[in-house]
Amino acid sequence: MSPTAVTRKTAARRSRAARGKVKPADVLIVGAGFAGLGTAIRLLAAGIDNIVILERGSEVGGTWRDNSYPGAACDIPSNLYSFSFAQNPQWSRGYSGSGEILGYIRHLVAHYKLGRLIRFGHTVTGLAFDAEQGVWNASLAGGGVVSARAAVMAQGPLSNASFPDIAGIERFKGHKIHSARWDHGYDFTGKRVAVIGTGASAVQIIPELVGKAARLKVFQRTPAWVLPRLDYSAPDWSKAVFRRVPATQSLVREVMYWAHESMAFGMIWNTPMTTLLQGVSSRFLRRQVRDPWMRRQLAPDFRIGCKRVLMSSDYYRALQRDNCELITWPIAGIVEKGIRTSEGLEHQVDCIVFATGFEVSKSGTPFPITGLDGRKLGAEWARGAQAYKSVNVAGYPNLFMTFGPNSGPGHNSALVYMESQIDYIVRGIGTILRQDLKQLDVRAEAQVRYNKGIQKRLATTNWNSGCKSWYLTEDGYNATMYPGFATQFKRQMKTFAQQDYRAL
Ligand code: N01
Repeated sequence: MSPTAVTRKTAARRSRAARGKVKPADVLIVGAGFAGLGTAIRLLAAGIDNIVILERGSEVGGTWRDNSYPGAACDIPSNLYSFSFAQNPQWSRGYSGSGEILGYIRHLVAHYKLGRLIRFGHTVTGLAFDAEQGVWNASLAGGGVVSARAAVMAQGPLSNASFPDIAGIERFKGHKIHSARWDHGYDFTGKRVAVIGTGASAVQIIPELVGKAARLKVFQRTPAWVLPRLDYSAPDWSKAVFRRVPATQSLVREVMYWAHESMAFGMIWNTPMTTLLQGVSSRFLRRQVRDPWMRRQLAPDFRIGCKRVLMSSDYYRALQRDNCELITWPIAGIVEKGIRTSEGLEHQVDCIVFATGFEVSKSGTPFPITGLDGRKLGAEWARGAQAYKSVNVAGYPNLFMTFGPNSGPGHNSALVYMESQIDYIVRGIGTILRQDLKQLDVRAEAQVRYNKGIQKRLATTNWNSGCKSWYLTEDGYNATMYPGFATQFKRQMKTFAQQDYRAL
């Protein structure tokens, strides 16, 4: 079919939908990244196939489509950073790069025949619940509405690149690149380059750029705890064994899962293991960096685990290359030719790489969401988000979230958490369809009870021990992380307690 015919067909469907003549789908999913596609796979397995996936991009993959900067890789081993129900015996490395992860996601789409469910170029601008019909209406940029009996938010927490609020940023005449929107056409060879930020993305980019740029200046605001990443190239024999005897790969995954679970003792809570992990990281810094002054600049002054622990074996080495300079003076502003630091120096560069993270919706919502009686989720979450078991919010029936409030891990694979949320969501949606419900709404008291428990447990974690991170709102409220083991999270998601819901 020609692109014009597709556009005509889409326009006709949108206008029929706008006139309310299209029967609602059973489920609409916002986003075709890991979470949205995983939800679709599990819904299909449960016999629910009237699904629409609305994707604003022109490709699947979410964060792994967007983060294609040089060196982009996962800092969780691939055998664990993949779905347990779709293991990949072909992973080429211990920690695969973004291209290979994107290849895995594309394989999922082809294998489970998800392409027919996805509408690309469909940006959701709002979700509103029609209580009379028991239907969510998703309005789209450019007009049109898609309706479904249940809606799943799978737009990802790290989908909107964040340029920092630095004075003069618009005045810079050189090239600007954000880590999550890489410009593959820009040639760094022989250029003077600045990298702002020293988080998880920066420590992967810097070792790559230092080999190409003439000079690299790294602007660090807060040094982080770094642990070595023990990467390896997977030998052919292990791939063959995984292919022929899948149970061996499940076993390896299980071992990795428990190894990561054990890290929670030191990363989530302040225990003797916290001191041990800090010792390992400090020793790594001492062994890798010879200059005591530089070591002091790179030493964190907060508890390990409070901010995301960085996994890199080549970051410290890259900082010590002759063409690299670590700058720890605060940035005063950006000027036409570069970056001015607070001691008055102007660092002239050709290109600034912003490895400055994402706009995370710790408060508010990515677009307006209107629930029962016109209530707005953005307003209710203005001072920090909260939900029941991270997936449902009272007053917003039939709405489910992946990566919802307080479901973030600091020590284990995000996909483990995501998988258990997905299975919970499938059970919720199955209940709506099987019992032909117009509304399945979590009870406010169940949500309050759940959140009181979460916030009480968070108070004693390392995340809430005084550092600044994207996990916390400006006033220190943690709506991001789950204060416990992945095993506890999985256990709570196993039970779908219908008595905690109002069914209509
Ligand atoms: O972003 P970040 P990221 N002036 O927010 C600095 C995931 N991830 O893209 O620490 C100067 O962590 C900021 O400084 P500070 C992972 O969950 C996963 O690196 O706030 N500096 C910090 O150094 C991760 O947590 C993988 O003081 C400014 C950096 O920019 C999340 O993505 C790989 C500044 C931002 O760090 C985000 O990581 C990569 C300013 N105005 C990422 N504003 C995996 O491997 C910000 N900074 C799975």
